[in-house]
Parts: sequence; C-alpha cells; structure tokens
Amino acid sequence: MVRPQRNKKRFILILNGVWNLEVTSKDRPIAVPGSWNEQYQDLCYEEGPFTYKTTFYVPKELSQKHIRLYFAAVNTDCEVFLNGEKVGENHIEYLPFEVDVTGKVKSGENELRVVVENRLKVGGFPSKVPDSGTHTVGFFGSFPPANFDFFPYGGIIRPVLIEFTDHARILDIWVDTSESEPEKKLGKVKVKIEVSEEAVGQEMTIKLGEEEKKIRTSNRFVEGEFILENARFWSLEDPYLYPLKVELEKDEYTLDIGIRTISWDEKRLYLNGKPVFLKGFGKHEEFPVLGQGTFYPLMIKDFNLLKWINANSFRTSHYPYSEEWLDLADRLGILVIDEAPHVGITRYHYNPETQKIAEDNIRRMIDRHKNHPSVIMWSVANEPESNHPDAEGFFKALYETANEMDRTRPVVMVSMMDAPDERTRDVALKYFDIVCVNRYYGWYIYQGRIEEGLQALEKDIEELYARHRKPIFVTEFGADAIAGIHYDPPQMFSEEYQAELVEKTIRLLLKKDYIIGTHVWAFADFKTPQNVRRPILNHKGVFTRDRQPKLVAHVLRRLWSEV
Ligand code: GCB
Repeated sequence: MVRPQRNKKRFILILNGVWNLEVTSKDRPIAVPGSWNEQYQDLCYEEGPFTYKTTFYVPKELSQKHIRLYFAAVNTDCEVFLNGEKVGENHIEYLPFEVDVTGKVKSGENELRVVVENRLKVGGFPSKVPDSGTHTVGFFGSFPPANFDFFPYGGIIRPVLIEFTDHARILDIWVDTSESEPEKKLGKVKVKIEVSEEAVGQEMTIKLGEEEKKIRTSNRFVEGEFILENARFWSLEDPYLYPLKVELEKDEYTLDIGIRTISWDEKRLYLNGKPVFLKGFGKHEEFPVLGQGTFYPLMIKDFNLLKWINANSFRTSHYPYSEEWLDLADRLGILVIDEAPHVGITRYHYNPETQKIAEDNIRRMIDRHKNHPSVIMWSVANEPESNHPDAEGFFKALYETANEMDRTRPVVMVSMMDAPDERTRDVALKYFDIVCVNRYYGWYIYQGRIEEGLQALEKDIEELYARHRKPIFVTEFGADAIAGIHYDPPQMFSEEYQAELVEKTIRLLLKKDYIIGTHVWAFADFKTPQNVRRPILNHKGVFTRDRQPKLVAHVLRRLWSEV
C-alpha cells in the first residue's frame, strides 16, 4: 500500500494534536503523537487499556470519496471505533495500519475512539521476561518487566491521517532497480502498479524524470520498464532521487525513487558495485517528554549529527521507524538496516501461531518500506534466544518470508550468540546472508580490561568467519559513559573508557577484510526499565539523551573521516 499523500488529486486530514484520554472514566488531555508514560507521572508504568478520543469534521463533497484512516503506529493492541462502530484493530507496535472507512464517515462531525493497551506478554510482542529461571536471555528483574533494554512506551506514537481519494485509485507501487548496470551508468527501473477495480480500463500515465509512458489498464496490475542511459545513481555522495509520477484520470501519486544496486559476496557488501563499509550506530526513536513518537526536530537533529560525525548508516533497532526517517535517509544519503519489531524473542515464541504473526510483521514492514533506496538490508530480529533448538525452524521461516518478498536486499538476524562458548551456538544464523553479531568485550565480559577484551574479540570474530564464510557485520559494541565523568587511567563509566574501547574496537575490526561494518551501540543515551545496571538511562550513547557529544563523539568524527 502506498502511504497517504497530499497532492492535486488526493486530500488528507492530519489528526495530530490534543486528544482526550479516558482513564478510569475520567478524561484528560493527551498529545498525539506521543506516549502516555512521559506525559503523566501517574501513567508512567500503566499498560492501559485507555481510550483515546477526538472528533473531526468532513465536508459533504469529501464524505463521498474513498476514505482510509491511517495510523502510522500505535503501541500496541488497539481497537478503532468510528461514530460508535468498531471499524478495525491492530496488534503490533511500530508498523502502520489502515482502516477502510469508505461510506462510514458522515458529512459534518465524526467521533473517533481508539482503545489502546500496551501489555507485555511472555511469548508475544512486546515481549515480557519469562518468570521461570530457565531462559538464557533477557534483562532480568527489571521493572517494567520488558524482555528488552528500552522503555516500553504505550500510546498513539505516530501520526494519524485520513486520506480521501477517488474510488478509481492507485493502491501500490513496486520499484526494482536491481538490474541496473552502474559501471555503464545504465539505469533499469522496473515498475509495477496496482490499482483498484474501479480504475481498470482507464488510461495511466507513468513519468520517470523526462520519460513518459501511457498504458491502458486491462486488469488491476500494470507493469513497465524504463531504461535510462547516463543515469544518475543514488549513492552516499550523491543521493539523487528521481520523481516517479503515476497518473490516472482522478488520482495521482508521486514517489521519489533512487536508482542503485546492492550486492554481496563472501566478504563484502557493495553499493553500485563498489565495496561499502558501514560506519554508524544502532539507535532509538526516543526523547524526554515525547517518549517514543514522531518528532520532526529530533529527526533533523539526528541526521545532522550522523553527518557531522561522518557516519554513513544506522540500524532501526529494535523496530521499524517512522517513514519520515527513511525519507530523510533517502534524501541525505544514509544507509538503513531496517529491523522488524522482534526484540526479546525467547523459546516461548517458537510456535506456529507466533511464527505466523512474525512472518506477517515482516511482510508488512517490507511492504511499507520496499521503495526506499536507503534501505539496504532487512533485519528480522534482534538478539533472540537463537541457541535453542526450536529457533532453527522459526528463523529459517522468517528468512524465507523476507527473501520471498525481496530478493534484492540481504536478509539478516542480529545475534548475540555464536560466541566461543559452546552453549551459545546459534542454530539459525547459518540461514542468513550476512552474519550480524552484537559483542560487548571490555564491557559485559572482560570488564575494565580493554586489551584482553580485544584479544578475545579477535579470536571470536576469526572463528565466526571460519565457521560461516560470509561477511560479518558487528552490529553492536560499546560501553556506558556517564556524561561528565572523567578518569585517568580510563575506568568503566568514564568518557575516557568509552572512547578508548570504541576506537580500539573499530581499529581492530577494520583490519579484517570480511568485516563489512561496525555499528556503535548506541547513538544516544535512552531510557530503560528500572534495574541495577541502568541509572535511569542506558548510557552507551555517543551523544547524551539531549544530543550533546561525549568525548567518544569527537574521536569517532576524526576516525570516520579517515575510513
Ligand atoms: C544489546 C541489545 C541492546 C542493549 C545493549 C546493552 O545487546 O541489543 O538493546 O541496549 O545490548 O546496552 O546492553
């Protein structure tokens, strides 16, 4: 599905603003988008269900249109009621969903209610720490008991839109540039468009740059190919976007596309046929007061800092981000590893029902983000209990689901397993295109001993490569540093220790020709559940939570200007 767009033939109403939140039959104001946990102290640890309410006005001429109600993301389980009638529901965080409300919107005033609950679930999403002591992963003993290391924010966290289109309309667009030949500057752009039943038989115009095609639709799918000589390829240095415009009699849609290829072999990842080394971070979409929510100044600031520090990529750990993030990455030339909302998966998830849900989430993520040139890799999960025998079939199926949807990008799973200890043998990593691992030498292990940690890391990485013979991407490493704490000789939690560990780890890994990237954990400090390891925040940020540089930021800026 294409996402809502305002243009000559499409109209959208943006429902962001102050809504009412009903908590134990009393209303109070609440901001949308945002999380309830940070707006009210008494709701900080509440899971709901709470009812969000708002009204909106629709003039008569618009009420006859095709109308869809679009939620960019709600955390998590929710039911949607329009004028008292239940019109839809959704059960996964961080992914857009939409409800067809054609014929249900009145001309005049309408009432929208969304009942939202953010309950942590053992074996579900968002994942809760299992009570038994038998599991091997998780952040034990934390409150709230999330099985992951970031605060489980609830609420309508991203924009809510209503889009009005003609009934004869464009439903979806697929763009594939993978057969382009960068060395000849030859762009091959395959386009597939899906239209509604009402649009079958209409003439369609597809324009790409200066080129134009006119096609009469004979069924719901239209396919075409543009061959561009002397094409301007999308790259880190020149993230050029071509507007692809699709027009029907009473509908139109413009998508900014990038012509680029992604490929990989036993040792390297290539963008447009040239090796690329991933310099960047795992991060979070998180900020004080806002909690988790779409906040435009923060996005601009984060991209500005990514450029300032000479990074070229980030991972949307541990969930898909707002699409505006991907738009900016397209425009600014930053590479994205797009991660499904699958963090904290344990043995309790390894059953056919949960597998089906996870497959569906992956399909939804790829469906929404498939046309972004900045997205170069799909990650199906972060740090699952992948040394458990039942992980094998589960993750093989997730790999196949992603690969079936998109054969042009590598599919990965981010593992903390497969470290030298036999008990951590990963049973699923072998199915994935690139070996992605998180490693905390000099922090969780070899605490306070950077040099010994580095020796162990080198041995671990060499063994990993010998076992897998695939490119290795170190997706996390790092150390907590409390901003303002200094110590010589470097001690854990000081800015000096973090700077030394990060720099030495990168320099070591740069020597291995099968390492395709090193992502520091994390971009900025972020809030976590309460536990003895976390003084309110996870302090592994290279920037503070309010985006000021720690010592390591200056070190990275220099280092990354050289590589
Ligand atoms: C990890 C997780 C990340 C945590 C990080 C840490 O491996 O993927 O979510 O925040 O470690 O700081 O422990």
